[in-house]
Amino acid sequence: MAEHETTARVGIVCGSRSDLPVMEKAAELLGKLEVACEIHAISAHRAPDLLSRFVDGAEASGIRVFIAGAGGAAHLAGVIAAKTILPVIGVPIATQVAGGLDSLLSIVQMPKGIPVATVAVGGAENAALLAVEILALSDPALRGRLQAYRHGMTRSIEDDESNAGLRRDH
Ligand code: RP5
Repeated sequence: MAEHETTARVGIVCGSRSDLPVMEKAAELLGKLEVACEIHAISAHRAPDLLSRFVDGAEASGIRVFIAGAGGAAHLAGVIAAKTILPVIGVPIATQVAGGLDSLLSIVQMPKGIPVATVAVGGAENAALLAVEILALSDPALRGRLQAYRHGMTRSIEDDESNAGLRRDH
């Protein structure tokens, strides 16, 4: 959880502990932007009741956005979205069978009525940034941190030696 916040605003859920190395990158980025999150490994298939209890309690506990990462027949994000009207962002996890195309299609092809915002295969950082963009709509200080993060990224490319000849001051 971020130092400045005590209440998690983003709930990160993985379908398995094996997804944690990818999904922890979302938690890391949220930490950099001082957004508190909590992370759980709860399979929609193997522990549907536990998942349901977590989602049911999440809004009351302060969660405002979910990020769900799963691989294969990846129903996790869709099941969470079916249980809440909070925004849900899906992260397809790469698999050995189809490289993550299976996970991507499982998450992105939600039937109408229950949306899931889907990022690229393994795109945990973008999921975190999208969650921050949503939260920043009603949090000016967070908006400022997000803008600073974006500017920092741009500056690091502009400052890269390989781009020296392209700088405006030359
Ligand atoms: C999905 O199946 C998980 O999200 C994971 O990506 C994949 C494999 O899970 P494990 O067999 O590693 O538990 O449910």
